Amino acid sequence: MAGVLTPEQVASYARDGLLSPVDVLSVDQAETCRRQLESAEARWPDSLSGANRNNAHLVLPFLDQLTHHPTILDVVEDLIGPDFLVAASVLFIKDARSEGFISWHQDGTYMGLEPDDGVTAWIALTPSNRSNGCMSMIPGTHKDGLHEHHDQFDPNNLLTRGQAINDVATDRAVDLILEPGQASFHHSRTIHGSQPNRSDARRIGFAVQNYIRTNVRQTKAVGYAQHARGQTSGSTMTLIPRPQGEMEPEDIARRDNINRVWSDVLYAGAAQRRNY
Ligand SMILES: O=C(O)CCC(=O)C(=O)O
Repeated sequence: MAGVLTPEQVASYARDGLLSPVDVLSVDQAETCRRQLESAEARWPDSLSGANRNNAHLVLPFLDQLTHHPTILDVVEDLIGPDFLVAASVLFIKDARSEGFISWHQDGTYMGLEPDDGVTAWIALTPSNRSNGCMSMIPGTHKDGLHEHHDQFDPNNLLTRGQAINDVATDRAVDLILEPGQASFHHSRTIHGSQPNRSDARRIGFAVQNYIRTNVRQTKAVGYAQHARGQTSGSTMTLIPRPQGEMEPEDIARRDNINRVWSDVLYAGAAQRRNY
């Protein structure tokens, strides 16, 4: 074990399916990442919007470094053991005073990954709180198995299909309030969602979704993943390299291909499809 978490923190993740907050970056380092992101968005708007908010760590070195940040990998090692990969990432951005929300869902539902016991690290590049739509989670729901999801395709829902679970015990929800540079960690079956951003500033989270053990298989398509820590032997995933530089053509072509495959996985069997 990496040994950065206390036995109590490991036990609380096992009990609740979430762990928050964990300090990863300083406030200044998070601010630098936010500026790097906003500079990249200004230079490559099409490559970092809509469905292209998936897997930006494959084309931007600063997000690659965040994905492989030693503190995050240490936490993940304490939660799932020494050998693991990165399946994907998502930039969850809510603009100031915007209606975008995330319905109650479990990440594992449409990802095609089995077993569905990965860990997501959600890193705050801005504050994330009740006024700007922080994540809320229902502790312990990772133990229930996958619930039925209903596709709602709400234009304001930031999830692909607007998938939602009915009858969630929202009275048990906990809000994951983070300062810039802090991260939360959640299990791929923990029920969670988030409200719109009612504040005057953007809320930016970078989610590594998720770190998976090497026994995890992609059941719906070719599975792509990146080495994160330890051994990769026994993995059935196609291992992909880390980016060579900022928006390098070869990296963009790889990311675009992976995003096409990933989108087919996320929309498998859906009645509609949108650029998300
Ligand atoms: O950023 C949000 O509000 C929700 C993110 C989310 O659903 C996730 O990281 O799994």
